[in-house]
Amino acid sequence: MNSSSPAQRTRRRARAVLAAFTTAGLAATGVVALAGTAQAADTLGAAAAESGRYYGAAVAPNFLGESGYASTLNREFNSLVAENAMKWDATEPNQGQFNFSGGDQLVRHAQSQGMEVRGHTLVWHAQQPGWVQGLTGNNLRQAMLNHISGVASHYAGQIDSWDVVNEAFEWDGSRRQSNLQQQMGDGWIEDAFRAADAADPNATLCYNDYGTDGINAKSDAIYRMVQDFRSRGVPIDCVGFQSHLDSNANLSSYQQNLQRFADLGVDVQITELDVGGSGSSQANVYGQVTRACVAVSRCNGITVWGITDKYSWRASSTPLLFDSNYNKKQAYQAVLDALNAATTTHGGGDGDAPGNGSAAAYHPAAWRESGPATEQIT
Ligand code: G2I
Repeated sequence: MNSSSPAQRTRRRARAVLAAFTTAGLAATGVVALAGTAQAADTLGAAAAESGRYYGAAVAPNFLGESGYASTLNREFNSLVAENAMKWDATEPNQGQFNFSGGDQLVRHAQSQGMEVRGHTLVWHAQQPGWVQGLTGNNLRQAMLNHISGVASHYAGQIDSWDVVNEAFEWDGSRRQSNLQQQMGDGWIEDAFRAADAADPNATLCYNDYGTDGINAKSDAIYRMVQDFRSRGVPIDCVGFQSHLDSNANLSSYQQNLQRFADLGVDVQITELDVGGSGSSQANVYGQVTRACVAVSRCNGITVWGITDKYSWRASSTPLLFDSNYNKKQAYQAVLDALNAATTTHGGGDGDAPGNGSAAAYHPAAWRESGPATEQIT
């Protein structure tokens, strides 16, 4: 068992993020800046990196061969997550037989581009392989622990944040009555976090859910769980807010909700953002979410749930930042502007911020300290 406290784990991670951004990351994200001056970045990843954050997309390995898909991913994003390739049905189709081909392909791609990687998801009631669905009691517990151990140890050192447990609560704040809950009882979530911590002590370990876009019964229940885990030393580092939204979303308590979780000492991440709609109403919601994240210092980054409307899981709602031809939509500009306007630097709430509060925090020392004012880093 790892001896680090959750806070120590997060601090180690923050330094690793800093190192990544000061090497390949800046070049890969296309940041353009003049030495000694702050200047608006012209891609999502570069704009997010200016305040120490990532901007990611959910990706499927089978689309990487499509030039528009790959070039948009590589140009705009400095983080990716597997939309499906790291789920239980993909990674352990038969008990004890792991298949990492799709996930490995995505990790290699991310590394070649200097991107961070989010892992999604170790345990979920959906997309379980058939053999899991028939397991009961301790057999299911052992299978879950073995799965977490097998997947998280395979990717140890390569995943920045893991969605350890996904969607375990109902709207009313009760536990979802999945096979996981019914067969293992309330303790299965903390067991999952402890297993993930043992397998990958340096990853940021997240609980991830939807419908938590404000202060409501569901987010209240998750808040109480995180509070309890933190008080008992259960290794949770982060809460993911999926944020599958529509243009008429009421986000009046969105930022306040992120902040109350951050105040518990965990990072918060927007993990599956998409907004059904079009034009200015869609752009407005994207802008609000982005401004809320960058206003919360522990909001490390945002992931959109896909690159192009063409391959979205809700394609008919055209919820993403690029249309079917990879053209930037109005929402794209709203996000870019909000990222560029960020005034708080992500650094965790424990005083061990990777940056110094300025936009230059993630710039390589050599870049900060030398070079004529006209030097461009591309
Ligand atoms: O449902 C939207 C997301 C909600 N939060 C958790 C996410 O993991 C979830 O993602 C979606 C993927 O975007 C879909 O692509 O999860 C779905 C599964 O519940 C994914 O759909 C599945 C289809 O159901 C399968 O038929 C298909 O084989 O995608 C698979 C791979 O294309």
